[in-house]
Amino acid sequence: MALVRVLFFIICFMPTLSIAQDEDPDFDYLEPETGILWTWKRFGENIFRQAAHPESYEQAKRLMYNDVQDAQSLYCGCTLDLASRKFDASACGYVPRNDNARAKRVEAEHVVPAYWLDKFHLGQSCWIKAPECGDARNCCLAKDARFRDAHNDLVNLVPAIGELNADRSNLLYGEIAGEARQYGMCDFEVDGTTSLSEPRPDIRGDVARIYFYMADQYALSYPANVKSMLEAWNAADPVSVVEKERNERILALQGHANKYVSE
Ligand SMILES: [Ca+2]
Ligand SMILES: [Ca+2]
Repeated sequence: MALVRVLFFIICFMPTLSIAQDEDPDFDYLEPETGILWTWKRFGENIFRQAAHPESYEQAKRLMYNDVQDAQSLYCGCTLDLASRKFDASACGYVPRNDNARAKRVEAEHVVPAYWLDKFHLGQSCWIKAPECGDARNCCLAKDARFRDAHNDLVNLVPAIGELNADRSNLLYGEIAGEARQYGMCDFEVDGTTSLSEPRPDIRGDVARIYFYMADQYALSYPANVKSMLEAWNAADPVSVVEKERNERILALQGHANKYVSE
């Protein structure tokens, strides 16, 4: 198994080049032209240079399913079969709001939504449709290295039931009055009137710490009310063992991870 993982790793990241044995394998290098953080990995006798970020969204999703391996869906805590990207809805009391295909499958969810990776950024916006690149997200991915790294960062990417990924869309997190159960026993609410989505208390600290990391890493700035809510969520739901283990797997894959979880 270990050999398979090493081979997978080498194939994914092979890119790259080997370096002399006497170079420091812990050396990290931020390439100014691209903003890519390079790191060095040793496999047996060889040392390889590895991009610290997945190079595409497809690769990021593959890594999330195969190597980060969160076995629970973010919003409902349903046990997932990551190989088939399916789950047993009845085992966790999930009842689809609309009985559609996405309610049956697992998808990759951005905790800080892709749209907000641009809108919370204080610099120039890339969120503009254009004939040569397609919709706004694809144009950002094609034209903006900061956005691409943020979009494909494994810290921000979690498995979720497809229907919730769709219903949440670009809604920010917040606290919604009352406890409507729109998805059976799953404790996740969306509210079109306030444009908010409310995660269950058990994961509020997890998502807050992901927001903190994304702000540091990708120059995002949140409104004061969002910031104070995230700080309260962080305090009320401290770092768990499961969260730390996930963070360590991400660290091994992309060379850095979330200091708000590891420290
Ligand atoms: Ca509520
Ligand atoms: Ca938690």
